[in-house]
Amino acid sequence: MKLLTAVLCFSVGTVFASINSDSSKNYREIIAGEYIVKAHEKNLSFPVKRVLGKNLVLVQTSDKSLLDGLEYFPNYKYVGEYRDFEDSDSETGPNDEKFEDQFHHKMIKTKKAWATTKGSSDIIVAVTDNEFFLGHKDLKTAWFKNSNEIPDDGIDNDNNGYIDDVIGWDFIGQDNNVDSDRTTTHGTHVAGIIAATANNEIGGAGIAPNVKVMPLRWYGPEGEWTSAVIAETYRYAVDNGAKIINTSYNVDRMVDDEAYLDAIAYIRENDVLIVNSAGNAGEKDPPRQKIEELILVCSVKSGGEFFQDQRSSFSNYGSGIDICAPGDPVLAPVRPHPRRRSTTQGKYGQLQGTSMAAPAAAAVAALIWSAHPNFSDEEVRQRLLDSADDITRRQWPWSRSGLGAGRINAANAVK
Ligand SMILES: [Ca+2]
Ligand SMILES: [Ca+2]
Ligand SMILES: [Ca+2]
Ligand SMILES: [Ca+2]
Repeated sequence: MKLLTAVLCFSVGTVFASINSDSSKNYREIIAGEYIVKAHEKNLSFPVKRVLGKNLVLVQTSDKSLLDGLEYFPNYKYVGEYRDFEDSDSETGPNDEKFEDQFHHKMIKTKKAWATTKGSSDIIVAVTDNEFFLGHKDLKTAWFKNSNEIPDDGIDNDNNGYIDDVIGWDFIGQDNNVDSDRTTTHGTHVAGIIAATANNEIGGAGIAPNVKVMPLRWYGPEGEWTSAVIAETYRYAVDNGAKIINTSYNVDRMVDDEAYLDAIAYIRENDVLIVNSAGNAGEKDPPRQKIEELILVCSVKSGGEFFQDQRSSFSNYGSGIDICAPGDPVLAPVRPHPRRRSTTQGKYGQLQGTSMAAPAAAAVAALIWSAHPNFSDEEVRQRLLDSADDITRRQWPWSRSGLGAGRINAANAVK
C-alpha cells in the first residue's frame, strides 16, 4: 500500500511519499531483555550487544541481576511514521530551480545575512534523518567529511568505533552508507534547506551554504527505531563535532523515554544545540514541549505573499514553542525519481511541514555561530530568539499565541 502511494506521487511530480502524521498510529513497545546501560564496556564483566557511545552500551540478558548497581534504561522499539512533514500535492513544485523561487529566503532576509556570513565550514550541523542523497549536484559541498578517517580501507582510522565513517553514519544499517533508502527524500530536503551550495548555477541555495551537514541515518523504511538507535545517534553527533543537531521528527512518544532524555541531556551538557520540529498535528501544547532543552520550531506559510507568516494549519503551537520558520512549502533539493534514468541529479522539489521549518532555524543558528564563533551555545540560542520578527499581527485574531519568539530573521540574527 505504501509503495502504491509512492508510485502515484511520482506520477504527479515533486515528492515521494505521502506521510500520515496521525500520532495515534505511532506506538511503542518495550524490547524484552534489552537494557541501555550507562557504563564503559571495559568495566563490565559480561558481554554487551552494542557499544552506543563512550559510556553507554546496549545489553541483552535474561538475568537482570547482572545490572545491579548500574544505571540503566529500557530499550523501546518505536513503530509508525515519525516524520513531521506532509507532501504538498496541492502545489506542484516549480522546475525552473532558482533562488528567487525559494520564497523563504526573502522572508528571512537570507541575502542580507550573507553580506556578513554564508556560514563557516567549522560549524557542523548534524541532521538525524531517514536518507541522504549524497550524489545531489547541489549538495556536493554540503557534507561534512571526517578527515581523520581513510575511506574504504576497512579500518577505523580515527578509532571512534565506526569503520570508514567519512560522510556520516547509518545507525539503522550499522554501515557508512547513509544513502541506502532510495524511496523517500526527507533527509535530502532537510539537509538542502540548511546547506545547498550557493552561486554554482544549480538549483537554489541553503540558508547557510558554507556550513557542513553531518548526515546521520536513524530511521528505516519500515519505521524500525529504538531507544538505543536514538541514543547512539545523538552521542555520535556530539562526540564527532556537531555544534547543532537538527531533528525533524515526531518525538512526542519519547518524552518519558529515559534513554532519549539522557541523550538530550548529554547533548546540552556538551554545549550542543538541538533543534526539533514542533509537529504536524495542528495541536496546542504538544507533548514534546515538556523537553525544554529542545528548540522547538513551528511552521508558518511561505507561499503567496498575502498568507506569508501565518501559522500553518498543520503546525503544532503552544507555550513551549520557541520560534517559527517558513515551512509551508519549502523548495529545496530532492532525490531524483529512482526509475527515471533521465531525471536530473540536481532536482528541487517542494515539501511542507514543521520538518522543513526546523532546519531553517537550525541554519540561522549556524549562521549566528559562524558570525560569532566565541558565542556560547546559550548565546546563540538567545540571539536566534531575540532576532526573530514579531508575527503576531499576521495571524487571525483567534490564533495569535503559541508562536514562541516569532519568525526567524537571518539578517537580524548575524548582526
Ligand atoms: Ca572511524
Ligand atoms: Ca577507514
Ligand atoms: Ca546503509
Ligand atoms: Ca545552488
